[in-house]
Amino acid sequence: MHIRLINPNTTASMTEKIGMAAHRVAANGTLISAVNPSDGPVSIESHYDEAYSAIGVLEEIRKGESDKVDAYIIACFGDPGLLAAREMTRAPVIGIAEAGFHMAGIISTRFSIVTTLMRTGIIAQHLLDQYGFSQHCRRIRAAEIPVLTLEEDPDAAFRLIVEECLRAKAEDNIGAIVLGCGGMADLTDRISQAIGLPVIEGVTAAVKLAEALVGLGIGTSKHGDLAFPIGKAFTGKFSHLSHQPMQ
Ligand code: 5HY
Repeated sequence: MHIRLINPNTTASMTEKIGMAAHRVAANGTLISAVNPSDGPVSIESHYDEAYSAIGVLEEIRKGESDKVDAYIIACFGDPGLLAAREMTRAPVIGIAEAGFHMAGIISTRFSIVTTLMRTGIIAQHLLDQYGFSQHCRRIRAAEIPVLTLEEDPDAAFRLIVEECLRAKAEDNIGAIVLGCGGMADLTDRISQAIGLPVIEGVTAAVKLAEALVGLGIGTSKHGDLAFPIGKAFTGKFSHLSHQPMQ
């Protein structure tokens, strides 16, 4: 099977790192192709960044449909453009936040999230509410590092993330940690060993969920709100997006 891994920010080194983490857990016979949009924010740390990154996600879905990929992963913890992406394809589309929540909910009754900046914590809270996991998450925490610190100073990022995870373990009465950034995908095992708790990371969780769905022959439902978009004209710089009903 072919899984298209989309990093919605435009930092190629993070895309490569996320792709390598996905390759490490992929089953034999699973091809992972990691991509990022050419246009958009270099990191996603606000509602504003999220909104613009969703356009790039949808463009990558469009390319993936031409490449006939079997599943998509949106590798940003805000799951930007997830439902719109699902409208565009019959393939499964998995956001790393949703994947992380589901996986953590199976191995623990309560988990905490450790993300980059507390400013984006509300985005994770909205997703917990939307996906039905608000009762499972004890607290949303942040290492208070800009996303690109994960690229520019990974040792400092690791230390700050571990410190926050240890506070969560001591204070939150939890069974697991969910890492709140696609850029942390390469740190999972090291963090888990450092804190003595299971650590769920959304990219790797999403790879295994995608393999399961494709293996079961289950894709995005096209009945109801995730049916293909209604055909219509688009104007201005989006005029190239005008389309007949998709199928
Ligand atoms: C992510 N931002 O996974 C999110 C993390 C965050 O550029 N990739 C980003 O802090 O919301």
